Amino acid sequence: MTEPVSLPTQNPHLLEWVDQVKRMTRPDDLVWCDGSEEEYQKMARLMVDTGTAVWLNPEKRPNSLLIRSDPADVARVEGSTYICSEREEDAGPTNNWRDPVEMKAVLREFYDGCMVGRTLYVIPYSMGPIGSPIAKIGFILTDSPYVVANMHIMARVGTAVLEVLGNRPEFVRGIHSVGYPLTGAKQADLPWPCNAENKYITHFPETREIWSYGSGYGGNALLGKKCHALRIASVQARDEGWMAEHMLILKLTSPEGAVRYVAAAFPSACGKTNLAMLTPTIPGWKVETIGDDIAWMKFGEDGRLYAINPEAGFFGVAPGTSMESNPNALKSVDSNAIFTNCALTLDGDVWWEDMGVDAEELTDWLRRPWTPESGRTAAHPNARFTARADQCPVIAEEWEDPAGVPISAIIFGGRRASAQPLITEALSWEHGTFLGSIMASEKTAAAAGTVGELRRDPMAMLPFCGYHMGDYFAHWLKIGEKGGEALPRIFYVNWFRKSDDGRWLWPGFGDNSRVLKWIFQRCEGTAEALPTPLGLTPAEGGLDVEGLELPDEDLEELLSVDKELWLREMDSIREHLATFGDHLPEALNKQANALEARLKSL
Ligand code: SAT
Ligand code: MN
Repeated sequence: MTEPVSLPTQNPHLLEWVDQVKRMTRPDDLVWCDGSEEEYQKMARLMVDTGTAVWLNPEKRPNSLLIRSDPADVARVEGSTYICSEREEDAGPTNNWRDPVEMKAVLREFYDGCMVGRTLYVIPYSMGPIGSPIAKIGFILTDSPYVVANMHIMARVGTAVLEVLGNRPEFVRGIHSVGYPLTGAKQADLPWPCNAENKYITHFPETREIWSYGSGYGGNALLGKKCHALRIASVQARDEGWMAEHMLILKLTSPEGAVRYVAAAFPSACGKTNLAMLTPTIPGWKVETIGDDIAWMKFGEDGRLYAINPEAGFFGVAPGTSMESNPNALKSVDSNAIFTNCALTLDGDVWWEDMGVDAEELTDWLRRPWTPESGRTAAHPNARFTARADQCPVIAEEWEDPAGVPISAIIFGGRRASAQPLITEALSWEHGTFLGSIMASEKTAAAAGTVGELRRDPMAMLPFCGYHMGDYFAHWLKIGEKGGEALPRIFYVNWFRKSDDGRWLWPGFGDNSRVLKWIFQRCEGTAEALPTPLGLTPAEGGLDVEGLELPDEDLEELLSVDKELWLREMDSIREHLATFGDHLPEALNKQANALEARLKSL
């Protein structure tokens, strides 16, 4: 007989649910996570003992781990991600839908005994500062120590959350299993257990549940992030009149000391972390970070939209992160960090492509010897770092303010080699909603699939909207009606435009501060703008390019709108809008007509 363990909560709703999941998954042990440092170290030791993780050289990177996943489990799996709303229509054309009862029946078979030989960890977490009126509480019931360790960094985790919850039933219920029970021939664990053939990332929006199976990676497994803070929260936001968006939040300070807060939506792996932590190249300007991935925005008493970052850490793309592209991200991972699918140097540090450091001999992410002659990348293109937000040297002092920060501008953007100008400003909230709804970006390695293919990714929410995207556009328009004059201005940027001969036209990175400056000045009413069919663009001399070696022709091309190309694009825009059927707000069709008319009169 084991000693009865004293429970850290008496919440009957929680206890009953945990008991149900335990009976279904049949773990050998059950642990209530307290969020302590001791617990973190225990997870680290466990992962090192099972070969999941190695400690990095403490002289190079104290208290930091490298983890290499199974090659069959390296990114989000959008094809296996489901929105199981009661009505198919509510999931809309951009989500995979399964009937909730049927989906649960399928998953119950997989979950049946799936934690045999493992420990079930109950992770209480808060998205947003614990106890803040805007924070939301959730639980992940997982068999993955990797998830426990990462959640410690990415969210506020532990006993304090249970205290705030008390006996209330309002919490998001997340179940997660790697789908590899230690039974039969599988007695010995693998360094990265997963179930490559059977992955399910499923959401039940009405009951605020998340059932995830088979993957241990990133957004598939750290359920507080995309599953809760975007897919489930977007539904809550629709129901309650706020916004849950795939946006970074930054604080911009002018040389005069004036402050504006900006939110920006870009698809995964398109530079949100870099923009959020940018080091301006223009004198006197300062960027500080509030968040790098998710913004929850609510109306304040003054009628403005206030944003909070519901997360507590960064789960950023490692390749491409260098002292040049993002020194602040690099400094954030100096210590106490988790690296996933990076390469390992001979002296026990991490390495990745475009880190700005040469490498001769490495162990690649697949644990094979690697040299520059190997003809393959040493880090996986979706290799990640996990770091606490408060380790970022430019974290803004108000980043945890429960009241949030008032947003002056919203930026949309993506990766696009052609067509999209460097910067345009929307003519109105409705026009901005239209621009967001037709956002197009080349696919990246953040999700399994073809890299580089152009796809429409409205508001960067295509993989993250928990309901019908046509209704989501309508929600944006409703926010617009409510917010009126106090709303943020909307902009559209593209750092990735190329010349006909394939050169990048814009230097990007720190020089993106020049575009932020123009946005700031538009908010202050101190910058001139010129109309184009797509929206407003900087007037001549309006964009600060001082000190940049940017030929006039390049600047002109960066800001230009190619009439013929956009007229051809109208077909694809209309086809895209038509996919939302009768859920598409008529205002967006009107915006498409107006765009076409402006193009024709150019
Ligand atoms: O794996 S995550 O979903 O957290 C990363 C991303 O796609 O942005
Ligand atoms: Mn993201």
